[in-house]
Amino acid sequence: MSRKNQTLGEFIIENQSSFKYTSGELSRLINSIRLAAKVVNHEVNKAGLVDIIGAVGDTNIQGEDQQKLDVYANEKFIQTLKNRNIVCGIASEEEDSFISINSQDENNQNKYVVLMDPLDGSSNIDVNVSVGTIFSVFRRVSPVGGPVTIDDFLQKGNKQVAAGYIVYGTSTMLVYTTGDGVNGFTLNPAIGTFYLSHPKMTFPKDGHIYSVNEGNYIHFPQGVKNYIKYCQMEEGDRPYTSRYIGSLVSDFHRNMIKGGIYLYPKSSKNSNGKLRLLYECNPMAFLAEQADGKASDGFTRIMDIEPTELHQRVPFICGSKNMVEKAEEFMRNA
Ligand code: AHM
Ligand code: MG
Repeated sequence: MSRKNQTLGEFIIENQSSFKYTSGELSRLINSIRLAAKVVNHEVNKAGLVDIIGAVGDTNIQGEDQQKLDVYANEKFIQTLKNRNIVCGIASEEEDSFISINSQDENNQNKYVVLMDPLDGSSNIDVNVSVGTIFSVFRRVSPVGGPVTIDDFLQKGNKQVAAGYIVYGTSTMLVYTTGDGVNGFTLNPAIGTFYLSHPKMTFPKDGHIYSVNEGNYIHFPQGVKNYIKYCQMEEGDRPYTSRYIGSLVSDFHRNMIKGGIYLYPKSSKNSNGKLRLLYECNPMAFLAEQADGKASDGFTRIMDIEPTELHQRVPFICGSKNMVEKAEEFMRNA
């Protein structure tokens, strides 16, 4: 049961029983992410004050070194999840390898691992444009109680038990799924509480927005070039509108609300594109499918791709179902 204006805390408690593993562990995990999100949000909102309170590399008034926001976000999310002893392992865009938590403690019965991009949209951080946090949750496959292994993280996206993002935009929202639809919560900054503002979010089947970095056009595969030309063609409900923020979370969020497609294809410069399978594409693909949308690499469903390494990159096409299918048709026929 969900109702508008319900707080995220209430929503988590009331919906716990609808989740197939009901130990409460996943609820506590979402709660920790909610907490870390508020801390990071506070810092992101201060970013514009950097010239006044000190630039990165300076020492602030408490004698602490000022940090880059992405490093700060990484530390806050890891610290929160570690302190509350909720997960057994974490992988992050900011860390070369995965982190095993309490692997020495035989009483550690935690079953979940989290993969995350703590602050995505790095080129937008310093220029007051929306950025986001992305997270993906799996049940471990190695035995509970022992240290986590790489296999706990290299799972196909279709094994995810939860995924979501936080968008630090004109307002801050936390959007997540546990496999039963997608719900969006908006932070009331005055009292620090997230409220259910967007219950059961869905992509419109069709849309009029395409989001791609067209500066790379010359390097794109022919199928993608043909699809972009199709978007620009004067015919029927086209040309579509071009909107590209350069923050995956924000571009995805807008497209889910308005209807649209996001593309980060491979190019002659990056043979696998740019985005990371495990903590960027998989969680967004899970959300997309839970919201009636679609996500593929142009040929294969993102969530069916077998991961081979932690920081693996894949081409990514995601958004309104009919639009993604049209783009795939162009790729197949090129
Ligand atoms: P990042 O993890 O370094 O921030 O890169 C990911 C971001 C996405 O949020 C965004 O969609 C894309 O990179 C933009 O890349 P580009 O500037 O090449 O268009
Ligand atoms: Mg990123």
